[in-house]
Amino acid sequence: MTHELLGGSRGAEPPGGRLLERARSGDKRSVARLISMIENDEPGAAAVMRTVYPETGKAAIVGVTGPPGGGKSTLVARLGASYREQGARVAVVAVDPSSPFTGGALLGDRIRMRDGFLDDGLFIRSMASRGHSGGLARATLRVVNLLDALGTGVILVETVGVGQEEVEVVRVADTVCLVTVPGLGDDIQALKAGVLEIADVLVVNKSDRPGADETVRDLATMLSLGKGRLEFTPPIVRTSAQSGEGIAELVAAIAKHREWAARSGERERRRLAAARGEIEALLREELVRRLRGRVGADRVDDIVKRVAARSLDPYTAIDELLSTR
Ligand SMILES: Nc1nc2c(ncn2[C@@H]2O[C@H](COP(=O)(O)OP(=O)(O)O)[C@@H](O)[C@H]2O)c(=O)[nH]1
Ligand SMILES: [Mg+2]
Repeated sequence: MTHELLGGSRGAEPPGGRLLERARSGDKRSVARLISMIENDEPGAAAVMRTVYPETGKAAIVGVTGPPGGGKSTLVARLGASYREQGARVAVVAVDPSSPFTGGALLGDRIRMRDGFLDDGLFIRSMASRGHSGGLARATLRVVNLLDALGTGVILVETVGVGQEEVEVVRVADTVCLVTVPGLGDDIQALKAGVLEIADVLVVNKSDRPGADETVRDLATMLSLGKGRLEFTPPIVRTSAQSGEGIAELVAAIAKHREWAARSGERERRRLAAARGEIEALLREELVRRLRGRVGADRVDDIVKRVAARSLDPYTAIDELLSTR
């Protein structure tokens, strides 16, 4: 406590340093504050990420994606409870634009109702789906990395599998679960174009409803038609998130994929791709930032205007910008 009052004397410390200390000792409010820093790219966020990066790469990151209303949040709450029972520290990151304000709260209530109001081993966070400077997927990756470094064993990332950006978000996961429901009919075909390729486990939730057999059959057919999936065929798991049926099977299927990914080199491939993506994105940002600083915003604006007016072409504009001294 004393050093908090004397905080000014520790001026060399990065702004997030003390928060990180508190977050490490399990203070959820500090974790939440750090996540906000990272989400908003506040001063100190980069220093925090620098500090924690060597401690990342340990958590099991499970993505849960699929159309709105399929039962993802309910399923995630069940999975979270199940991993808690196994003794793992669990975090839920809900990136769900279809329920931006209540998603996280609902989720929290569901788990609290089941497992008591206070659970130090459970952290729930709803992420804003808009307004991240480097994109939603990269913001999610940083948040996941922070939680990973803080000793979270299992991180569940819920996202709506609708567009390209959401597909990018779920790529942070080691294992991607795609949630469908009976009776989607032709809508299932639409999944093929987007998320089916990156799904590691297929979940037919609401299998308490009629038509589950048919959906399982449709998915199996689609999988058999798919190419480039020779190494690992995603299992199809039936669940009823409402009753809890099939959750144990889903947990087992996720564990099995995780083992395969580690054994086959798939995990390493995904990590390389993620690291490359992060490096290239940061490099691009940093190069643009430095160039702007050197060239000056006015001059950039001037060149932009000339390109818009067609008195300069974009390629020559780039040459001009890069040769500015
Ligand atoms: N019948 C049935 N309803 C479910 C099941 N899982 C979730 N639901 C309900 O489906 C609705 C949407 O669930 P939610 O978890 O919010 O879906 P999300 O939008 O994919 O996150 C809620 O009313 C849930 O209670 C299930 O297995 N069976
Ligand atoms: Mg949801």
